[in-house]
Amino acid sequence: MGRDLGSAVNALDGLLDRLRTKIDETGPRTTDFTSRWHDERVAARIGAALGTCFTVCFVTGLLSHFVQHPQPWFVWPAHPASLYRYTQGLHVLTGIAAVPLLLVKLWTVYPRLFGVPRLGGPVRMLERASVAALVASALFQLLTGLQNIAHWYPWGFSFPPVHYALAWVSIGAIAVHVAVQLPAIRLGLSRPLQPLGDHAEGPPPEGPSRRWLLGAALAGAAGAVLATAGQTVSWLRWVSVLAVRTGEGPQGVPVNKTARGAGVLTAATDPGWRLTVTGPGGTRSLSLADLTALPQHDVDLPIACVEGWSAVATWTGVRVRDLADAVGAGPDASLRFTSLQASGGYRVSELPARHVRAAESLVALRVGGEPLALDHGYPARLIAPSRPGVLQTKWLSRIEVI
Ligand SMILES: Nc1nc2c(c(=O)[nH]1)N[C@H]1C(S)=C(S)[C@@H](COP(=O)(O)O)O[C@H]1N2
Ligand SMILES: [Mo]
Repeated sequence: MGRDLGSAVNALDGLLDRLRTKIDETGPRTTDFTSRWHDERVAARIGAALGTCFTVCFVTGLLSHFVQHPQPWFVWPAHPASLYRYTQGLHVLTGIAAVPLLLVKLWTVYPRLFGVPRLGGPVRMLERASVAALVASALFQLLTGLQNIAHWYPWGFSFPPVHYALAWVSIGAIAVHVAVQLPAIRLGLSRPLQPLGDHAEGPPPEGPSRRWLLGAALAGAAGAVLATAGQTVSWLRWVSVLAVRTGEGPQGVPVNKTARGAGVLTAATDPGWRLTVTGPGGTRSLSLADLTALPQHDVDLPIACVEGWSAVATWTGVRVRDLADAVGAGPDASLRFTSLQASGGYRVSELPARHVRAAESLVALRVGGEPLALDHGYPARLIAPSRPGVLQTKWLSRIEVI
């Protein structure tokens, strides 16, 4: 048995050896790629921009994750009210900026694929595996992220958990990559892109320079950002030809899930609709007329979708804390909001105590001075400051103290 295994390993080894020799003889080598663009000076500079984008994207993504999956140690403030709008806008825009940067970076370094046919020792193999993990996870994150903001879900898996798990893979692989390449990165960054003696290195250069390539990569990143930023920065709307949501929708606010799509048309328009509010002090059942008779408040708050679009509107309704107090909720009570919607990932949300107490948190009945459109959550929806759109539950049916 042991001998069988031994000879199998030997045979495999021989086969690999022949393959390597063949590749050595016929395949291209790093030195066959003579473009000035395949250069560590360009790679290091684009890598620095890319690393910055990925780091900001990772941190803002983590924030969004923990806002949606609260942990005892994670404190997410209710103010400034636009905080989530900014962090998530940054998340999506740094991800978009990373797309052209990653493509150019891969272009500058791909000849290295052909440079080291030997597998080398365990450290070398680990390093190569980390580069493979980095390239695969980074491409996957950017591609699925773009598909997500375009509302295109061609895969069978649920996007958020996979995107979250692979975020750790890519940031870990970046850390390993930077650590291993640190000497090369420092050298690349310290050498000027176009030293005066450049022409002395060989024949006079042809075609666009390295500085040109770097400028084009950065311009590509800036262009991609401008083409999409209008979905959250309203004065950029006119240039944002690629933005998926630019403020169109009933009452000037985009809609992700319509009342029809959520299957709530009948329940939401039923004159017998009641909002039940339950707490230690009992249960109240409120009709739309009851809610309208309570003190009304106006707030300017954004809907800030995790997909990166956002839109500010003036919402009118009853303060959440007034309803909580009416059923005897304590100052530390958080609330659970449940929609009329029978199924779907966003039918229930929780509002932490800090947000319950915030004066801007409303059970909104109106937007822009009109009753909520059906698609915006008629008869009543939750709207609270510094929250992802997924937690701004529409077509409310129940509020409970937890
Ligand atoms: N019941 C329910 N509420 C919901 C949703 C939903 O699918 N069902 N979608 C959420 C998402 S993802 C967003 S971005 C906001 C959008 O609100 P709007 O359609 O009024 O702009 O509603 C949120 N509230
Ligand atoms: Mo959303």
